[in-house]
Amino acid sequence: MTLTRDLDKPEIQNISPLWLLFPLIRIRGVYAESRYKAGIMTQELIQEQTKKRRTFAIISHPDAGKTTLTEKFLLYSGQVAEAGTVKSRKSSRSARSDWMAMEQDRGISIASTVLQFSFREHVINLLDTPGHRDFSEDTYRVLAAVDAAVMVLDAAKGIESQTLKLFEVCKARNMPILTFINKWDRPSLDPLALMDQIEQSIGVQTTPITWPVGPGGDFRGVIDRRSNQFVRFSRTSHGATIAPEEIVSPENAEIEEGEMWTQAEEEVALFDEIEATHSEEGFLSGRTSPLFVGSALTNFGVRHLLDAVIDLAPSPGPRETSDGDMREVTEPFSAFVFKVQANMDPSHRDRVAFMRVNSGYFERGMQVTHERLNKAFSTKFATSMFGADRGTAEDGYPGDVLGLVNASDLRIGDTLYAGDPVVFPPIPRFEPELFWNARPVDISKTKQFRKGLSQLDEEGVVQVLRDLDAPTATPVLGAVGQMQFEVFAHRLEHEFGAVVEMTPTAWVVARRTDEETAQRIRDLRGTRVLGSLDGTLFALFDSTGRLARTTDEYPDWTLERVVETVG
Ligand SMILES: Nc1nc2c(ncn2[C@@H]2O[C@H](COP(=O)(O)OP(=O)(O)OP(=O)(O)O)[C@@H](O)[C@H]2O)c(=O)[nH]1
Ligand SMILES: [Mg+2]
Repeated sequence: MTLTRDLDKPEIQNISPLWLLFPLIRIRGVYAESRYKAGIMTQELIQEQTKKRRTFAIISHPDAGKTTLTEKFLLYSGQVAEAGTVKSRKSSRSARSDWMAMEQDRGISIASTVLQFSFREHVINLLDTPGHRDFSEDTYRVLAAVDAAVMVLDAAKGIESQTLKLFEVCKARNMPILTFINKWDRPSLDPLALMDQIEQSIGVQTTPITWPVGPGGDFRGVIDRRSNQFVRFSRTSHGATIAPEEIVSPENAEIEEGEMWTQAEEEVALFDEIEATHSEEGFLSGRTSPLFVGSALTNFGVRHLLDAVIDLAPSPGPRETSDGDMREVTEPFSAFVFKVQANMDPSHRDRVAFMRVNSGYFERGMQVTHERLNKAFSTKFATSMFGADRGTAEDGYPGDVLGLVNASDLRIGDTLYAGDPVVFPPIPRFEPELFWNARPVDISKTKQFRKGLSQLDEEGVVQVLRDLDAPTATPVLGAVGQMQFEVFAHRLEHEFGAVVEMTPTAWVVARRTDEETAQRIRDLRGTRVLGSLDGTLFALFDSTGRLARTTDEYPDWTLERVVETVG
């Protein structure tokens, strides 16, 4: 596959016929490029490129259609000629963002996927996240790296508890959210009731941008409230290609769609009356959310949503540093690592650290500083990511998500910078809720086991909790959900060559603690203090009753949940 990562020339890659009409802009692009080469990077150029970036995550409860929608974004942006499917029995292709064998077997997303591509002369950094609660830590990390989120709801289900938690995380970060009510090709809840539900449960007012003509299951098209046009769609075979669109006048719509049209028209008039209308200020502050209705399966309404990512979603802005300052996009290069993944490409078996650029100009090969280790760091192996595929990334700007290959020193939460030191806030790990032991079935595979254990710990597949006073003692594996252990065992076997046996331990609950409390807890029965990779200390208890009694008896001890909103 050719990667269209060469993003300073998106116009050439996109082969937009319009582009040919504007040779002047093109010359300017080339001129800008030579200035980069000459090492003259002005703040103005960085600003200009930053404005062309959109970095967002697609999030939702399991199975709402995130990966299908991601695939359709690739179709509509011209990255793929035919969309693949999540469950690929009918189609010869599978979805690009569910590239792991385990994901394809189960038809669910297990790890987040980064896809970088150009669309409408913009650079999109799209992060498809897993919806399953067991993988919510991964989603949480991704939310630290994006500027906006597309929240997908299943039209027949509305807000589910998992959606609610994700919304809370977004709200806590004041993140702008675009809402997409998906699966309108199937029987659905009443759309007005869905809007009401969103407002009641999370306090965000939705402002419809598109509104469906036809009830769920009899989806004809959408009214685009910005242009007040009725856009009617036609289906294509398996939704593998773009759905043809037709603009229908109100007169014809009334004749051809009858009651369905008049109902939609009345509902849209109601939105004008109650002022459920997009407000940039409301959206950017996370108070209101532009609403789109569609079907990722049949592609109806997908284009409107993708266009809105360019037209409505914000470009990268200043990012908060650990000391509370704001890092402006035009300041020297800085980035932070939010994800690590090994063995994405079976033929290479290497490790990729994903960084999000927060400020400045990144040029492959530049020397930067690794903040945690306070040492020089070479960026020779920078890549752009497109699911499991990659291409060399020559440069990057604020908002870009780039992979650094085989940078074994990089861990989740690390900051890289050029110039004066800067550090971005760490991404907290959740407190684990399940605690298991693992051992290699064949002890001659101990080396492979240890290697896999430490790699999967760094990725956050599970948390390896060790006794800091006895580092060689058998570690306890902590997880938020059972499926994390399944992924751990599967990957250890298939990627590292060690079959493991897993057994539950006596621990049932953990709380974050500190050195002082840890000293005291050590004298208590039924507890143990273990440390995770990032140095967090966890106090483990063998019953929730014991935890409750301990907090009652010693209210001044530090025993806290890590992330209140998820879990
Ligand atoms: N009828 C209908 N089915 C859809 C639509 N979008 C997705 N699906 C189906 O819903 C199922 C789940 O889709 P995915 O795209 O894997 O959902 P997801 O949100 O990525 O799931 P996880 O990542 O596992 O949380 C698949 O069988 C899709 O074919 C839609 O618009 N209409
Ligand atoms: Mg998915």
